[in-house]
Amino acid sequence: MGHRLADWSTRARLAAPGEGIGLDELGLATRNHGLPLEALRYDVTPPGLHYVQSHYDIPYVAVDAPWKLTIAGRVRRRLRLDVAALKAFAQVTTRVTLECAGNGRALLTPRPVSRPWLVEAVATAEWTGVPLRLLLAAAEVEADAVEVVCTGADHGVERGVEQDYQRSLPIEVAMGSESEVLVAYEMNGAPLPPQHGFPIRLIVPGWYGMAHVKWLREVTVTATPFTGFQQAVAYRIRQEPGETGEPVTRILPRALLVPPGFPDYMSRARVVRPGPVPLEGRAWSGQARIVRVEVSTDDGHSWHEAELDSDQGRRWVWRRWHFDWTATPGEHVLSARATDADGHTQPLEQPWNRGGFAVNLVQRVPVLCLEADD
Ligand SMILES: Nc1nc2c(c(=O)[nH]1)N[C@H]1C(S)=C(S)[C@@H](COP(=O)(O)O)O[C@H]1N2
Ligand SMILES: [Mo]
Repeated sequence: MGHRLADWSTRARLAAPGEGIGLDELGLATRNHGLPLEALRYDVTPPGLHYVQSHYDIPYVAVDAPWKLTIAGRVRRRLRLDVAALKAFAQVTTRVTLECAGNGRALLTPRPVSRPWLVEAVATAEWTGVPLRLLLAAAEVEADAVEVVCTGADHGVERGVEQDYQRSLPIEVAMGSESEVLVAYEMNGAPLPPQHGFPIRLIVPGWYGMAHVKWLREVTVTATPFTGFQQAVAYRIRQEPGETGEPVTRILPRALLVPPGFPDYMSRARVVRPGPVPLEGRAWSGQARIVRVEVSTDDGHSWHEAELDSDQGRRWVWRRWHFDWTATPGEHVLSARATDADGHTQPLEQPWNRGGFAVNLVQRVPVLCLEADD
């Protein structure tokens, strides 16, 4: 753990001006697929359409393999729980919109070289499991606890550092001060698929994806802040490589459009016919409720209120919005902009950071409206 492998590059790289996406980035993009944007129509993303992001290999875990979650560290009672033991605790199901912290990275200039997401690293699932606070209560956390370090079963090397995938949460977040953190064993009513963390994973509603540790095997309660790679090196907002930077935590507001009309195969540019074109999409924020979505059909020159569907009291889920547009022949650029109850909204010009994290630039969707036929 934590060995430095001298032969690998130890720095995140920025693409040179005009440098295209490389085969390394293509390899990451095929392993880690996005949500096809037309699937924004579903309240709950159907299995297989949910985006995937894994740093290393998907661990092979046989369906009947013995799997134990260890709760250890600053606790009075160390616990070793298999999935049956987890199911004996109170069971909670929560619908959660998950977004990768790197979503939007490929749109930055210069481009941070990593998984090159455009806007599609987002999806919604229904997660069932046991609240982490119940496990921590059963383990009797010591008074000096400050964080929980969550360790996955996947192992790899990143910028020269060999490691298990590990992330920590402040103890109060783990205890549910912001949202009910789950140790989940079901996704959409079925056991977790291998790529989503079989047999168990963490779900931290409102937080960017990196906190939702998959293939969870240990929760270690610590009396000092965790300084592992994924906490102190990666997932920090930095301008310069040497900076301490700000940690990436909760999801910033974002709205996306269901792509209207039909696509051009290569460019994905949208084609519509003149007349009424119903626009719809989703908006979410991990900071506060979505209270407003505005739509522009003239590349951000003017904005109009979209109508929001009820959020049905669900706090951690994307909210559907819709807007009636009348398309006229020619080229248009469509956008939607979300605002949450804390007044956070989306920028029209994206502030840049080295890792390409927490990008929430307003989406631009070029549309070609055909001439009326015959
Ligand atoms: N063990 C482990 N957990 C992990 C990761 C990982 O590489 N290993 N990737 C994280 C990241 S960066 C994201 S965005 C989410 C993606 O979850 P999903 O693949 O279920 O959509 O998982 C998180 N949990
Ligand atoms: Mo991510």
